[in-house]
Amino acid sequence: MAERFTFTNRGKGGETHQSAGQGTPVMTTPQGAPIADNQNSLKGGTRGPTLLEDHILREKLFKFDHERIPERVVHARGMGAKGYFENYGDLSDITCADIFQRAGEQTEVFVRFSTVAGNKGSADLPRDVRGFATKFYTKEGNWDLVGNNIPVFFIQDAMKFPDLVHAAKQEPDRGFPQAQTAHDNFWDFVTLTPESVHMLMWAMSDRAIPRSLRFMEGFGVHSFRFVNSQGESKFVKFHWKPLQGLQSVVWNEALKINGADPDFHRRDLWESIQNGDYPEWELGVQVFDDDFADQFEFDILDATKIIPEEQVPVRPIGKMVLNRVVDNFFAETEQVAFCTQNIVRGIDHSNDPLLQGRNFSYLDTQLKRLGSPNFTNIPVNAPRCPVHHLLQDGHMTMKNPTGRVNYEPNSWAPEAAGPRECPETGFQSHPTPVEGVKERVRSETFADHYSQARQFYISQTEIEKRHIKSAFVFELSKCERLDIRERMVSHLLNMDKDLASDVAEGLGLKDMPDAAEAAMTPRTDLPESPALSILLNGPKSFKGRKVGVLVSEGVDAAIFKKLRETLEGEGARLAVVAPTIGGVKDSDGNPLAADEKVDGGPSVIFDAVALLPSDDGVDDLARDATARDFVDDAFAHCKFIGYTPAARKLFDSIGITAMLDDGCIPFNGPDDTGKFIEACRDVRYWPREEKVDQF
Ligand code: HDE
Repeated sequence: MAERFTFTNRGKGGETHQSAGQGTPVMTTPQGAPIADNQNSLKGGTRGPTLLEDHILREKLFKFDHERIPERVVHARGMGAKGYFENYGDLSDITCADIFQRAGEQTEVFVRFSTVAGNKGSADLPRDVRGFATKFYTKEGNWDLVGNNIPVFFIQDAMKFPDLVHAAKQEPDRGFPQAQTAHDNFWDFVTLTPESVHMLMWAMSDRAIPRSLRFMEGFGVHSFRFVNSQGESKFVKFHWKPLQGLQSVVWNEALKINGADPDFHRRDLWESIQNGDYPEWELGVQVFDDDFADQFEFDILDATKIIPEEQVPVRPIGKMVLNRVVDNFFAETEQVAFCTQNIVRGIDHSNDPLLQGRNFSYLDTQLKRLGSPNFTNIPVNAPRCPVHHLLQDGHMTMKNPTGRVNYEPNSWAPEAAGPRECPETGFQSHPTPVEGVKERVRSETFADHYSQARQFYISQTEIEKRHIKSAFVFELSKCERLDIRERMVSHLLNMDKDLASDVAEGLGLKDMPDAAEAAMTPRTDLPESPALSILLNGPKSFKGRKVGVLVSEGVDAAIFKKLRETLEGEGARLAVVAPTIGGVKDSDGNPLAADEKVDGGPSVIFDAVALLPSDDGVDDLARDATARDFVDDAFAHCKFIGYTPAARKLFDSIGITAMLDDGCIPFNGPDDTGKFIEACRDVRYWPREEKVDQF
């Protein structure tokens, strides 16, 4: 600031004026008129009333008063980033979509990640589904893949969406709780809607508390169609696989992160891109034909079902790299308008009733939010390919169409006639046969609600199963009504008896309810699907992760230096957490800058911690409650802990010295930092969990 502005011209009232100078433009009104005084309104007399004549004040307030637009009715809280998609190979045998024709070709993308239930200002780590919406600016128009980080959904028919969302969001009379499903209305609705139970298993799993937006998968959810230039079509399901690996936080961490850094996910994405550590995902497809669809155990049009990867493998077809942050949050992240109807030649919709409803809802919502059918002219929404049509006018028309013709057919000379359709290169709907009676109905092939929910559960590791049980117990314990808690247990009985009885015990239920009546007898023959577990698909790398290093005055310079080098070699980052933000002096007397003061940098915001107090500095840390929490939480959250001998006093102060395990790695010298980083590649030391978490 000091370099850009000259703080001169003190006003009569002592206010600061910053005059335009070298390199700074002259401030103007929105009409372009230069402004002489941006500090004072126009008054009749020095202490007199402000004059209505002050067009500069009026326009400034007018613009300010209208800064807000309606937030998204769901997915209000989000974070956007830009980058490119690189196509691996020629897919012309299965789709004529232009984006998939040439190996190595890059297409610009905009991605917006989001939570679902919370309002725009809510925290980043509620237990919730995450949105994963991608706009591909292809040469043949925008393609929006508006997916989630969970491959199934709560409901099967768009008719139920408003009910689901009403039940999940804050209760209407009291306006709370926000950004969480741990309340009666949500559990009342979903337990009366058995088609939700598969999604509930995912939502109660660690998928719903990702460590970072960079470490989660994405799914198109519905079956779509690929269509090739011969008009042949196959079904396709889209998957995003993070090349950073999958990783989640633990629930107790999530609760604390929301307080310590409500922008945890936003900040992580922003910082990793700014640091050049670009997040990458592979786009994969499960392609299958009508014969497979006919013989598959479930209806491929039912969005509460997956097709296990072991049954139809995911074929990687390209890679997405997010390498640019947005220029402006409002202009891009807030105004980006995803529409499931935005598909391109070579891709087509399926009859999934959820998708069919979405195709109406997204376009409709843009009009409410952005206020004009011309929202496609907003830069983030504008196609990057030529656009020619005869649609016109409306609020905020941004272009000046020329010429006399705005209709077609017309008989004007070709150069004045305007655009014409092109059957060879234009979008063609795949000619799927349609027959039947017009009726409001749910297909019987959608009736099996429990079998895949069970399959999901049995595919989890024991640790993940524990987390699912605790999540059910946590959420249902927030329900005031006993009958709602019992109803959920009655559904769990149709999936897994142990799960049901453990949750019942966790809730302190006196009597076990009967199993819920099932529309179809649940199957127990579906095999485990290892692809559904996060831990079985863990990163085995510490790249892109962050270590919090707790230091005191006199921190061992050699150990610190080696730790930093080793972490940098691994592609991980380090943050110095010190008693004050002024930093400390190391054992060589050199200053070490702090990134966080200890109470602003709790261990929950790091993937692992290193405790490097000196012999002289450790006593002060051991007397400080937040420094003790730093260690206690890191231990309770099964983090890897590297420590110097002096740090044992910190362990003593919280009574865990006798419990130290292989996840705690002593630094007797600089070279021990290597063992620490090696251990960190497992991300957490899970064997500790049962010892520290009793409920
Ligand atoms: Fe959405 N959804 N949705 N949804 N959805 C919206 O569109 C809707 C569904 C998803 O970052 C809204 O622009 C209906 C499934 C994402 O801007 C709205 C139904 C999936 C985003 C809407 C669904 C999603 C939205 C709100 C049931 C995963 C955020 C604002 C038929 C495949 C996009 C907006 C962004 C946003 C409607 C179900 C994902 C109201 C009616 C299933 C990622 O139009």
